[in-house]
Amino acid sequence: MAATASASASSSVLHRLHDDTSSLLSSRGTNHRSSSLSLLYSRKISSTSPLIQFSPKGLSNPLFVAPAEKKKSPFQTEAVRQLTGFLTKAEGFRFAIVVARFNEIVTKPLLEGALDTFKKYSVREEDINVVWVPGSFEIGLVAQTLGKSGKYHAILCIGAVVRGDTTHYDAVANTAASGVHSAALNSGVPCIFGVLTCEDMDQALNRAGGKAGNKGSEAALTAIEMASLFEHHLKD
Ligand code: INI
Repeated sequence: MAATASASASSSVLHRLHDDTSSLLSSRGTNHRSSSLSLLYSRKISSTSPLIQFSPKGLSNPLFVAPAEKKKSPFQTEAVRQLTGFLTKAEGFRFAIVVARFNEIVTKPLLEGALDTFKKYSVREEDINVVWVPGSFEIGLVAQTLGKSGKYHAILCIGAVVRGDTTHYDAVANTAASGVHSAALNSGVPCIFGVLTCEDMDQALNRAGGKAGNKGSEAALTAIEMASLFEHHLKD
């Protein structure tokens, strides 16, 4: 009985928190990313979320506000600024794509996915440069050089490292990841990691437009969001 009452109270609290969050976000002007932010909150506010924990005395999390107290949700404050990039208004952003030729059967569809997505989000073709390199090992240096050139809002890095039976895999995969990361840190320009690291070719092809979607396309969205975040919020 007590458990049922508590469950129903918690359910109304969860709805209220979600409603408060959504109305706060929409009162600040809705765009694509704020919608996904509200979705993010709605996902966090679930009965299994660590955000809200139940105890015999009620909800133990200090962020929790019981409905009876009629206090504002902790999310309802104008003092907290939330900065996020968004996917609208990508026109005018310039991108470089560094693509590894190694495992081209995988990297080509990844590149196509990325180009397709840029087009869908109104990035102009003349604002995109594609730079080919021999393998994923070489991506980092080229990404860093392009980043430092000051010509691009973000650099998208595409490669496919497939384990197969070579021990080369670990060296190439690790170098690619740390190279792209260093390129971003050293240039101050977002460098996006669109390098697949897969157990076998099947897995790689599935992620390059097969059953698991197209990771090149996802990486392009990340590039737009990061370009927007820097352009609108993090510029000197
Ligand atoms: N390059 C890749 O992009 N993917 C791989 O799976 C791969 N393997 O497995 O060897 C690979 N090797 C080449 C490497 O990137 C360099 O081009 C080469 O070592 C020369 O520096």
